[in-house]
Amino acid sequence: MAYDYSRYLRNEKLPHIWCPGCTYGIVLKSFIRAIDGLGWDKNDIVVASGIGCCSRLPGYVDFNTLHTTHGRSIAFATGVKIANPDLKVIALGGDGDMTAIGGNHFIHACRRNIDITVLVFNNNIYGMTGAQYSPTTPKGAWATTAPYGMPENNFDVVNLAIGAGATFVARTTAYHTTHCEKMIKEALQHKGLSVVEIINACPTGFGRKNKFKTPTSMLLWMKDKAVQKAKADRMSSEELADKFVIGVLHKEEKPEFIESYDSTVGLKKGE
Ligand SMILES: Cc1ncc(C[n+]2csc(CCOP(=O)(O)OP(=O)(O)O)c2C)c(N)n1
Ligand code: SF4
Repeated sequence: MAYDYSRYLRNEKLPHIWCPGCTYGIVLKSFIRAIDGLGWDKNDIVVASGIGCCSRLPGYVDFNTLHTTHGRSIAFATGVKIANPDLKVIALGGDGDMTAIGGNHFIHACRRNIDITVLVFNNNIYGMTGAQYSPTTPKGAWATTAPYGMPENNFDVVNLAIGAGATFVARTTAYHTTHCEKMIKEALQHKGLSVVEIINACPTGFGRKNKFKTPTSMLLWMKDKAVQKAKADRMSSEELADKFVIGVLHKEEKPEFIESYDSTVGLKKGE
């Protein structure tokens, strides 16, 4: 029997705004299946987003949702989590949202290790506002603000998160739908700050100007370039040169922010 997504959707808000060929709808389905697999009560889940094409996602799901300001989803999510640590709190946004205007919130949430899951929808461009380059746009790629090619070095979201102190960091793609579901599910179960970078395709803003003739070719690029971690561990750096690794890339146990805060300032429950 076909999977019934409608149980988790605000069906009255559909159809969605995303362009034909955009991969955000695919990831929305992986996201729903991940949460469904955990069997959590919808009322215990909070999803906060910033501004951007992917940040429209919370509007379509039947959880407690916040569509906040550009780059500030983690700040709002932090407030919600501190006010009610029993809630399962997810912050999501694009590469622009999370690594440019919201970059400071991102690194400091990682550093604090607050128990929030951050989903970075990385399509290498500012989709919503017309294809300006973001900190993850590959060097040399075309963007409206880089008509001769992106002149700057780009961030690796996974390395950025690990370097800043996140205790669970994974990468997946929109193409690898069941893998994406698994990564989100594992991240949601982790105690501490978990980050999942989800490689996405923006055929409208990025693909057609960067030699991807069709949306399908962008999905095939993900299929071709992504290497599962277990396989990557057996490959040489030369073999991995033009690939990227998907899977859980970092996991450690560290004191969680709210618990550390409460024990430090003597606000332990019941005291
Ligand atoms: C303070 C502020 N600055 C700029 C904007 C304009 N703006 C809206 S969305 C966006 C970028 C969206 O790109 P990204 O976060 O990568 O998400 P995508 O649209 O690609 O999903 C920008 C610059 C804004 N809404 N608010
Ligand atoms: S502009 Fe790009 S990111 Fe935005 S909906 Fe269209 S394809 Fe998706």
